[in-house]
Amino acid sequence: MSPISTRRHGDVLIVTSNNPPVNALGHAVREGLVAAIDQADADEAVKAVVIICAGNTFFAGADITEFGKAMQMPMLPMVVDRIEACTKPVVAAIHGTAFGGGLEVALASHYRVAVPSAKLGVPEVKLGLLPGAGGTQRLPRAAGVQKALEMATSGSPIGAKEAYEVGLVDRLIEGDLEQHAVAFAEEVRDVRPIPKTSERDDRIDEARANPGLFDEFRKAQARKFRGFDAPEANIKAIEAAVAKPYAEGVQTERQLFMQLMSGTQAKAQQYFFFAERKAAKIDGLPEETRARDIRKVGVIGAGTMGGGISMNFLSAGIPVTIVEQQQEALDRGTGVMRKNYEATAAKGRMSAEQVDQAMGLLTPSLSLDDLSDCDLIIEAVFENMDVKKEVFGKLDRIAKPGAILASNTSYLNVDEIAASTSRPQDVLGLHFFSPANIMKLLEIVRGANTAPDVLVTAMGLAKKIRKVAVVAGVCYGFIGNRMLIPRQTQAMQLLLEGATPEQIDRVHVEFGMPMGPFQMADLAGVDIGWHRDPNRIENIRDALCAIDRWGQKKGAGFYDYDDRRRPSPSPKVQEIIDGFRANAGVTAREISDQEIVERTLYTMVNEGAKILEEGMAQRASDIDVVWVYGYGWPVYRGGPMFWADTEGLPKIVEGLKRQQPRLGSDFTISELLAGKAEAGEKLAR
Ligand code: T1G
Repeated sequence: MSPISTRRHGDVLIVTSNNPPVNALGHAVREGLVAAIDQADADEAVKAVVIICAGNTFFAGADITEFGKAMQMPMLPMVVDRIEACTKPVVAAIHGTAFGGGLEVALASHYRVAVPSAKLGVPEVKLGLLPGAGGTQRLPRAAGVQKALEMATSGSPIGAKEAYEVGLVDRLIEGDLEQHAVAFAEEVRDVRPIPKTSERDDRIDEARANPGLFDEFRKAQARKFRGFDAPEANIKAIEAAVAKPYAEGVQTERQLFMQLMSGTQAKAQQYFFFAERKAAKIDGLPEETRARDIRKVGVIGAGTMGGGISMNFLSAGIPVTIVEQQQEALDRGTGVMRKNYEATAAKGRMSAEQVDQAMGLLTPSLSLDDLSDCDLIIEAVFENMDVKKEVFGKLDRIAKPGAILASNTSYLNVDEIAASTSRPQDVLGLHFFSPANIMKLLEIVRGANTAPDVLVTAMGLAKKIRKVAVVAGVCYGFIGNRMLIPRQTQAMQLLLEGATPEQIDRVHVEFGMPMGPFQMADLAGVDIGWHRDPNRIENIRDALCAIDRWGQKKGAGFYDYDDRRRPSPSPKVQEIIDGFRANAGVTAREISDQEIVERTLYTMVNEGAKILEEGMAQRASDIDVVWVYGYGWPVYRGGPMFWADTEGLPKIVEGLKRQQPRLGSDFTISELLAGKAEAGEKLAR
């Protein structure tokens, strides 16, 4: 049974796709669309065509699950050209997300109508690709070159109203989409010539009059696109739309598409598309597990984390009671939250009313007793086990039965925290990443006794507050921070042996990380986890903290900073490092970039493999999701586990063996990693 059906409404042929969940343009859909257009052309009585989709959305793009397999005819470029060649006017009726190939079908249609809530986009760049069915040639002709550049290189959609304003949509439909699309088709049934986007040159001519447009765009976006192949390919394809006739531009698009599709970046980004969705699945839970209702949230601690955590729920329309011990701390915390919202509003990303609405859902309090009606309580107090146990002991007495009690701890043992209550089944970790109102990653730390419905509730809530959540087991640092430990340990050790903070950071930035270990330490605070005793100096970090070099917030850390926070290598830091080398009797040696990669990145992979073999992560791809969303690992490398497969596990194991003498006596190579390397298997696929 074809997912494409047709029916007549007067002299309009309505072509409907019913291919849940997103009307992906799989083979059967493509075949059905061509057959429907053939039918329209062959039937004298048909004067116009409407293409519409059932379910949640208009075609959301090519079927990504078909990538990498032998593509079956008709390919999407043929389908869209067949639509445009129809001898009757074709109207695309858009709702939901007309993305990628879906927008290309709409662009090849002669008219486009949409409901105001619809979104139109070409997110192929997020898959390491470009619109490969004429999109790079038709979109600039329909929406203008500048808008096409922005959409194609960011992958971000625009709303239907904006699409209407730029000329991408011909009419906004209030009310029943199909009914109004048919009426629109009736209006245009006799309009001749039938308008073909591929033949429109007025928008292209505008761009031809502004030759500097492309290089200005490249310069403005250079930082964001650093390391990625697809954005530049999208720009090149759109440049061809301006420089060449349509037919030649399509050839250029095809060549660039094939180049991207055969590259490792596209494979990595497509892998990551599914990895992100797989992370939401929790294996082994009873089928019938249902989420608890979360109507009200309590947050303990109004500091940076508590305030940021609270904002996630307030922004999702969930009331929050936030508790501090001192009025002054409470006022400061709620003041910071309002300031953060106002900064967002100043960027036009929310209105003043929305700020008031969010803050209106916040109830500040000085008493834990005010949390007695909360369905979920998250503590974000000082990272100390005794403090956390005391808080959970009190919560056990105050919280209502069935309330979920969560710790925002970054490292500590959630089972030990749960044991300080009489309800360990209701306890879990919700590890937010700072700044908690911005960072998308959430580690859901599953205690030994955490109930299935508590996990399902947390995962559902994560989606509601627009987080990407990954389930982690109880171990020191869970997934992300645990893998950070060998990286930071080796980075510090390498300083002692002859490397500099600049060299180590450069290797990581060239690899694609947003910043290196020392730039990150300066940003987050060198003093995080410091014992606060300036007289106790056991390592380089202690020495920096002892002289107030706590990082950017103090204008000095591993780097010196000018008044615009621009870093420069610090002679003072080099002097401290030299002092430690002298005390340790170490003579500095030349350290290669490759050694830095092996000692900081390969050891991370090794720790990730141990996390897997210990069952602290459900799957390798979850580890990749943690590192892309939590630490900025370049998505075009897929994540540490995918990257290890790309490097080749035998090469990783060999590198670790080479470095083993320098990795410390307690370093061991993961058995899972060594076993898969030996067997020629992969970690992440
Ligand atoms: N192909 C196959 N499966 C897809 C899919 C797609 N394009 N999009 C989504 N799914 C699956 C997804 O894996 C999940 O499966 C389910 O649908 C629900 O998705 C030639 C080459 C449309 C905004 O990149 O952005 O066209 O986990 O959980 O939150 O130029 O899905 O349930 O088994 O994300 O409501 C371009 C990608 C393709 C769009 C809906 N298109 N999808 O979000 O649901 S390349 C895209 C999305 C292309 C042409 C090029 C989102 C969504 P499961 P979901 P959602």
